[in-house]
Amino acid sequence: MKTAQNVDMVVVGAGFAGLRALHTLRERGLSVAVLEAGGGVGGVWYWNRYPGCRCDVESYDYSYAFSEALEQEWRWSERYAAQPEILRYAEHVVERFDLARDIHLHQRVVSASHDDGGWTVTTESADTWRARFVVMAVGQLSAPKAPDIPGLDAFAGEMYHGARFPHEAVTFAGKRVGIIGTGSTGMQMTPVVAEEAGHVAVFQRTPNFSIPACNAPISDDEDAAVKATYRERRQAAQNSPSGLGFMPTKQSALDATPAEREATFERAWTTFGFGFTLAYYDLILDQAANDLAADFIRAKIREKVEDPLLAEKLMPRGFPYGTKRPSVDCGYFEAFNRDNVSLVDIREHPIVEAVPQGIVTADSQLHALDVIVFATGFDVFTGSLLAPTITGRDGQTLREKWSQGPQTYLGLGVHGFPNLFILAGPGSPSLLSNVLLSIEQHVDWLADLLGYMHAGRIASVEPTLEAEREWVAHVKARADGTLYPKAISYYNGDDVPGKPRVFMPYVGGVRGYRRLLEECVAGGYAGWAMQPTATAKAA
Ligand code: NA7
Repeated sequence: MKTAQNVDMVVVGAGFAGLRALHTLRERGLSVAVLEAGGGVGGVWYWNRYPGCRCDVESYDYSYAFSEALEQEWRWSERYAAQPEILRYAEHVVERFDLARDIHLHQRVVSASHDDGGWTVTTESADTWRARFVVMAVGQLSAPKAPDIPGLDAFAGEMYHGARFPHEAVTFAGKRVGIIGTGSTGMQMTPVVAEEAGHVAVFQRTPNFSIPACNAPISDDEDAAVKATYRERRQAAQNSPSGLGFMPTKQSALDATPAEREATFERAWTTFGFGFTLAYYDLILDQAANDLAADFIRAKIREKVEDPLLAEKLMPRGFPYGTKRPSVDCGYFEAFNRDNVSLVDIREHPIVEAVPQGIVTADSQLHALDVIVFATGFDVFTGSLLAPTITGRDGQTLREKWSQGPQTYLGLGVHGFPNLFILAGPGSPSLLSNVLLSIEQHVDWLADLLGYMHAGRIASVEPTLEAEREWVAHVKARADGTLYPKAISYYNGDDVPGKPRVFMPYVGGVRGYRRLLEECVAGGYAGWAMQPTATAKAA
């Protein structure tokens, strides 16, 4: 048995959340060890190296706000940065703030157990750390899923998962490529792979909504203009529901005239990206309002795709726009106008099996392939949190505790798991927001809590059961007031068979959520039970 290393805090994951936690909490005087499964930092941007991978939040917003010098000196090249640039940014942050000395790579955490003295965290290589605090900064999109297709072992060609793409260059030149899945990964990859491949077959189960990124290089003038008013931009983001900086109009889509609506949707289509959902305040609240947006988008697909029958097959129907994570694409629908791109509708003819030459569908068609790429998504929100065995105060595991869905208070803590915190996970705005902003919001809140604990000689903190129950009910009630529960989507836990059907992120928006965090602090950390240190008890 290796000797345990002692630190104040273990942070699991060296993605954007883990890096920010390390920087901030180390500055507050804690000794921190970041344990990262990968061979580098960057989290989702380290793993997701597929062609076309790009952020769908604008670069200036999907970046840290904690350092004005960093903000001013870093130069983004595009409106929506591609994965290599975002990874370079993460690596730059590590270097600039001297983070590497506390980051341990190739250390996949397999367990974390609580006892009276704190937490013991063990990794795959049997290294152990003892820590008072554990912070789960494991991301929401970190546990990839591959479809269970019979016969895959027999497939003679190459196979890749978008979230585990090789670090070495993969060449598609002249090859017949099958892309399975039409979420953001499949939609981003298709037009880029089509540029090089001999043929691309897109295997679509559910057509998805997508808004054009209208991506473009950033000129020096544009860069200077953003940097001149960066604080205001950050403030606007913090005060907006999504963390993207703009507010929905107070008008209902149903009250606008058709001409007004067309103009509003058109402006949102060309400038809002992911924020198209906020073109009117009620698009996610009212089915009739949502239908208007969905019709607008379907008409756009009809315009973009030359073959009308194909356009019909690519049109999402049967669920409200925005309730299943829409994509922000760069030429996805247009790619179907190419001679070398075809659609395989696997809702109509499901995949039966893989054979050495390719994939066979239920209409007995063999789709001959040299490469299969899985763009089949993740066990979202909970997959990465439940992968290690986390055992709390009374021997209960987090998996047991969450058997009916995630139970948290404010998304930050779990009753029965003292001094364990989750960053940007279920029960918080998370993937419904600009997640970078949500990460920073959480880390700053946590840093203040730890300062409060230090000043008050408090050894340990955890949510009360009552506060947790109320929060879980509140998260559900807020979601039930929207159209989100109507869709089969990963927001509802529909991504993995057997997963409890619970709407996981908090729909209250980053601004509303921040107010709740502030109220909690103003109430003396209301809802958190605090245990004094032994010396405080004795005094
Ligand atoms: P998503 O958005 O979860 O999309 C996964 C896609 O893969 C989606 O089209 C799924 O169809 C499809 N899928 C999943 N399992 C299967 C099987 N077994 N057979 C066929 N097709 C399947 O993941 P992404 O990686 O694209 O995007 C993740 C996030 O990254 C995205 O939301 C942004 O936040 C950025 P389905 O819709 O389930 O019918």
